[in-house]
Amino acid sequence: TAAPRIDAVFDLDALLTDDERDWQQLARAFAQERILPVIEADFEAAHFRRELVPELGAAGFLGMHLSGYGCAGAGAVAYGLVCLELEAADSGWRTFVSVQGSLAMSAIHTYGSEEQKQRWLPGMAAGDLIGCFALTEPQGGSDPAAMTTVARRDGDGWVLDGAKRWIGLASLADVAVVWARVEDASGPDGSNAYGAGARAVRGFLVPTSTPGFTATPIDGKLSMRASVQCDIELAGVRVGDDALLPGASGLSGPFGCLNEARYGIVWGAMGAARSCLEAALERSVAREVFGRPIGANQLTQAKLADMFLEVEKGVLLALHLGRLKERGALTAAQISVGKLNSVREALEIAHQSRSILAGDGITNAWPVMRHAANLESVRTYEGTDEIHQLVIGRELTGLSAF
Ligand code: TGC
Repeated sequence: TAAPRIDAVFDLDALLTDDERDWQQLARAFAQERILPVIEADFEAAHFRRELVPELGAAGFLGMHLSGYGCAGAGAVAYGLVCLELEAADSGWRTFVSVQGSLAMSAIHTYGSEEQKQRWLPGMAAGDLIGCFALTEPQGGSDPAAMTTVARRDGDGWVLDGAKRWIGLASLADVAVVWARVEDASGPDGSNAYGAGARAVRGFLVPTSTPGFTATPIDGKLSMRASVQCDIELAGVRVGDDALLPGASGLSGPFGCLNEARYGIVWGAMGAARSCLEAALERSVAREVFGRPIGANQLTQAKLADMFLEVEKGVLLALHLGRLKERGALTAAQISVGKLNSVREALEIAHQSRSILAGDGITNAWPVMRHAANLESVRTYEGTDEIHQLVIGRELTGLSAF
């Protein structure tokens, strides 16, 4: 692999602590030894390799930025580096770590009761239990405020009805964090006990074995094929009061979790980009056309230089956001800058790499088309390019265009 050469040119390693470098090396070894040997076959067969999940847990990657409950308590930069190395292998595996750790576990860790944390987090950190995060609905993902899934008060519990779509790992999950609008927010004594205002969005921890919960994998995907995304149907799903996440009321609850996942993408997409650049570099020195390596051509070097610039700039941006996050100073608009830039540039790098690989670039002898296809999903989920442009636009102008 050409990775050491890329790393050495800019020496970003010098900006990391020993602990961060150790996490990165651990994730790089995991990706190279456990994911890369099987990923092309899994992608082609649309197979999610469930047995790797406990291995990810044993490595400490699941909920690794959280503290206690079996979680590693690592820093934001260390977590980002792990996302980068996993996504250098495949976006599907970084997505798994994001859904499990940044979305499902973060929701429980941030908004859950002590009992909920004790019940779910240790098993999820170990990879014995899988969680999913059910926010997006079939009519579209960009406007969660239009959510129609409802939770109706029923005796001493709740009944959930509605539908969710594009929910990662739902058919394999043990627990779903379901976001729903409460129909009647008043408590037993008539007080407004269950929400900050009637029809507040609340989160519920729904064991997926609960009657009325159905998750169906979405077929026909040409992206994220080594991962699973599902439709969920909620038909009279009855849960107890202990399923309600007490610490979240309103959309700031799920958005807080999206911030965590979007942050991981800022780093992760640069892993996919690096992998594409490595492929292009390897090909550039090995492939001869017109009697010399294509990498000796000025046009090829210009492409390689531009790809390299964007990888290094993207990682530097991710590192800046990571250091802000460690200080507790990272804002949602700053995360939008990172998510938009990383995924947009990673896609452009994948396309440039494919052109250097020429015809062979469309085959699975190289990882580039797989990365490009995966990045189309990454571009859309956790806020589309357009949503992030509008978040940034609002930050700059003070005017909301939503
Ligand atoms: P608005 O409706 O006015 O605000 C609602 C409340 O949310 C707060 N808020 C945030 N809080 C924290 N972090 C953020 N990033 C936040 N964005 C908004 C806001 O302050 C308000 O709080 P409060 O206390 O006043 O009620 O919403 P807005 O106008 O601020 O935002 C509009 C917009 C478009 C930015 C937002 O709706 C948005 O981000 N839309 C995109 C949603 C999205 O990313 N959907 C994709 C989800 S990906 C997914 O579910 C798949 S998971 C992966 C998998 O399963 O594979």
